[in-house]
Amino acid sequence: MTGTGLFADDVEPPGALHCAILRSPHPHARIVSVDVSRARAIPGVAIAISGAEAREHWTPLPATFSLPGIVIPTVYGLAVDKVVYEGEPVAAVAAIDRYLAEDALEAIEVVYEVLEPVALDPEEAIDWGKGPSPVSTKVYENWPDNVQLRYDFSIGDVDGAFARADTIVKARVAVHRYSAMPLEPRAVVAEFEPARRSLTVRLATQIPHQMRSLFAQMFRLPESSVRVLATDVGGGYGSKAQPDADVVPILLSMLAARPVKWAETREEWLLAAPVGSRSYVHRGELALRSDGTILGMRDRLLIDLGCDGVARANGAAGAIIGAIYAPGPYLVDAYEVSARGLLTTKAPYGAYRGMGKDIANQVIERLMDKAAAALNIDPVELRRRNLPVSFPHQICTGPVIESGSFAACLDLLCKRMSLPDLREQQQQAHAEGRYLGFGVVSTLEPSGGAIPMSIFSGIESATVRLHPDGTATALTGMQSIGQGIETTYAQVVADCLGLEPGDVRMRWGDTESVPYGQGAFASRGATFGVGAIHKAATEVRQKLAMAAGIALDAAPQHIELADGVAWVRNTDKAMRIAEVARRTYFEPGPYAMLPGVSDPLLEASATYASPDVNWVPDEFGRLRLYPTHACGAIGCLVEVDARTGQVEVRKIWVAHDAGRLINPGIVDNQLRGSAVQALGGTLLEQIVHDEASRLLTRTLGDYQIPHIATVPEIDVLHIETPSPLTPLGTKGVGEGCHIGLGAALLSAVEDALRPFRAEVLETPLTPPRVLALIGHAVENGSPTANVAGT
Ligand code: SMO
Repeated sequence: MTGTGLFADDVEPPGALHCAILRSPHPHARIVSVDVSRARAIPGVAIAISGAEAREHWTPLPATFSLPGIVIPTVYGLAVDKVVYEGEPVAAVAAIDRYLAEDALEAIEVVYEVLEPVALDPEEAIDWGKGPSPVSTKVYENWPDNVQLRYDFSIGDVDGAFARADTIVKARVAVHRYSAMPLEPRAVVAEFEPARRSLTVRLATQIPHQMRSLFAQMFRLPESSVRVLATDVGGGYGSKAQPDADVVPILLSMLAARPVKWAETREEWLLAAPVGSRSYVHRGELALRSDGTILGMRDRLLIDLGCDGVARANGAAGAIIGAIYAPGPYLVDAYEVSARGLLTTKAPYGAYRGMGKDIANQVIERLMDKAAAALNIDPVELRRRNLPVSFPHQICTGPVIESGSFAACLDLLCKRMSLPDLREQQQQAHAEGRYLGFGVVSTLEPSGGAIPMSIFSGIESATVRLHPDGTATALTGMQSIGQGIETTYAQVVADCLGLEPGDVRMRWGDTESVPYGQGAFASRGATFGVGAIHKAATEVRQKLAMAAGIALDAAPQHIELADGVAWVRNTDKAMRIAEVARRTYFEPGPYAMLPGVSDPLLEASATYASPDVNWVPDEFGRLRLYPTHACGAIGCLVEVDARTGQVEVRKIWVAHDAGRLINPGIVDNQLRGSAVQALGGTLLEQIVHDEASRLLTRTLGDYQIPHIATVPEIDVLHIETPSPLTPLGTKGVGEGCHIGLGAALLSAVEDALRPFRAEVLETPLTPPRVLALIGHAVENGSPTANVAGT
């Protein structure tokens, strides 16, 4: 906002070359030949290279996960034999300026043998009884089929539950493909120094240390020779947590022995960034007793992973998370799920804020609404009857909800929304030919993922230093991606040391200076990140209290630290913390101020691991991969224009419990921001391909993101039930409303369209779809609705 940020694209080392990437115009084609010789001969072009030539210089793109049931393709940063999505990189150029690099791409001659796209609707491509149908066209020819992910889980007597049930409801719930849209697309500045064989990569990433490991592995360099820098990132949301085309400028820098810079265009992002997400279909079933008690659940989940959700992108694991959490927060003992991730010739499938928890929420919340209608029980009441009230509560798939206030959030939300008033407004509006509707859902927000067999294994470290002048520096392995850790962590350190947040400088995003960490994903800032910061700061506090005790002639346990002052409790003996620090370093110095202390500096490093993560399967094969679970309830009011099909969101309400809040302003706006992304994803944003897998939404003119005029007031309320598992009682909150608002919007639109008896189970809720829902309902002989103007 002030123009003082430092993004990768702001940096241009002297003598830097500029990289441009030639991308496939075909979604699926064999590469017959690539001739870069004409491009190479252009004056000012330093490097022009094909995928086949590049292959000897690097390894395939490494997997982000290698969980059981996941198949990892062998693919490179530049395609070698064939391309499997439109926009896949096939060759690259480094030239003295960007214009020349882009122009030189036109001199590269590629001969393709075009293949049939794999564009089948996944539901047609799979027969659940027999497994995948035989396919004539495969994305990876040496694979038996186009299935990248298989996950099956079952617990309890599911068949018995369905046999005993008074009511069974079923729903097919389908969500389309949409994408994270950070302000800054991918950007890389790579500097290889051949004399020292050292590589420095500045890039927009959420995970600097994992990138260092992966770059070292791919380019066969010692990890000690690789430095990764990430300052301002321009937004992450899950989309910047794996290497893909980012490795191309690195290779060019190594070959040219010069710095190489690459900053992709928005069109490249839309075409080929590894961020297509969602794009799934549930077939869910819920068995209930007539009093609303859930007896059992079944779900079949299909995800279209594009060409890859494991190596070129990291989204596939979201299918497993979606399957594990599909029963939501509700009390379900018998549950059976199968998830399959199928490949098509589209761009890679990435993580996007929510990462499967949204997939879970969509199916259970739509089933709850259906069940409420079938049983003639108020939908809020049906939810309340099935929510856990005592904690810790282990859900049937293994995770333990350590604390929560689901029912209280629901009650708080409904009170604030004033549902009877909304019902009245709805009736008045209906009399005027307007269609208002509202929806209410519960949400469960697991946070702080610690996933075995992955680069997201879940530890975090921090160093806290109190300097001789009484200011502090705190270094974190977490990455700032706009979520505000530089503010919240400074608050935590300041509170521990008795300083003001402004006295604490946060450092992150440099693998040569910050301690090892895993960065920003899975809403882990207030779990792992804060855990490490608090642990290190607490150790410094103990030493500071000891030194202050010596200076003030008191026992350390009687020392209070606040407002920059150390004092002896219940006395007027006090000293500025800066003075205690100066004495500890210099006069008289550490031997006098911290006698007998093994680390006599006002500095400490700590690594934090969650006490609740469990990677040893229990007797049912269950794991616990998320240390904290926030909870909440989300509601919204919509108006549907029955003439145009336009859905207008009038208001959004959130009652949320993320444990203890460090900075309520930041938490409120995490919830608001994630709500806006859910609104965009449900109503506006869609990645559209034609039948031949060609992308139609290539600009932000076609791919519509929400803007200020489409965003309503978002009313945020909190309950604070501390987590017993984190040192400050905090829980993750980053994914927030992206988990639940989608289901609430579907519910609200269905409520608005009640006169048409439309079932709203599929996104995006664009005007054509809404009109089709209305038209379909009318054709099916529903009572004639009062459509204004028709
Ligand atoms: S969607 Mo994320 O970076 O876990």
